Amino acid sequence: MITVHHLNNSRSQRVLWLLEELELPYQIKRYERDKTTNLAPRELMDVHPLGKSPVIDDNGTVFAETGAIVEHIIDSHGGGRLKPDPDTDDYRRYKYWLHAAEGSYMPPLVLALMVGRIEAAPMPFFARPIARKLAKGIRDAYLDHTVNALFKYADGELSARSWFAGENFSAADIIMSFPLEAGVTRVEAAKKSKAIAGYLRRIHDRPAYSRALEKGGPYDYA
Ligand SMILES: N[C@@H](CCC(=O)N[C@@H](CS)C(=O)NCC(=O)O)C(=O)O
Repeated sequence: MITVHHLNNSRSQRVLWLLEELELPYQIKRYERDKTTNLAPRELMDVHPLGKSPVIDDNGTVFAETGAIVEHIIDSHGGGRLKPDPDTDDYRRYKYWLHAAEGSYMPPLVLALMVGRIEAAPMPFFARPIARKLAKGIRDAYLDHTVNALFKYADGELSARSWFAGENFSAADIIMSFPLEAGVTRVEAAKKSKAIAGYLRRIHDRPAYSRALEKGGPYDYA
């Protein structure tokens, strides 16, 4: 039996969704973010030393890192579902997006969230211009260009085919859902993309997505 160590309002929502798509039996152990810091509780470190979510325990073996968890579930329990046939272009795209979600998309999105928090944080009036200059420096030198390029690329790919790997829904779509949902709340190129908007609508219409939300609890992409 798989146990999902699920932090509220977090990336582990995607693991619940994958398990619902595959209709596999699983149980959820819930953890609540600290109301002030938004961080995971220390007890999650008892499951894995980094104390992040998601983590799963599959019959006594612990797996962390969303991409690795998705690959483990698909390879060990998927029965060939939600994964294109090897040696196809769909498979190569599937592998790319499986890694790109956490490797390329999420890090600058988390940085954007942090920069936004610095700008909005309460501070003495004399510190505000310094905080703004620091935030603008990060945006101009790296952030705005990087996130917009990422979402223009996703827009092009989703304009060319129905799902990230090809014409069939796959686990790559499940892992990419989180950066897209976060992106449309704060990245211009994502907000403007009709392909991304249509894609998110199709994702939200999937019954397994709704079942996972019911089980995982409210989810705030911003
Ligand atoms: N790349 C990792 C990121 C894990 C991660 O940062 N998870 C967040 C949840 S969205 C977390 O546990 N945050 C709470 C904390 O950092 O204390 C993965 O995909 O598993």
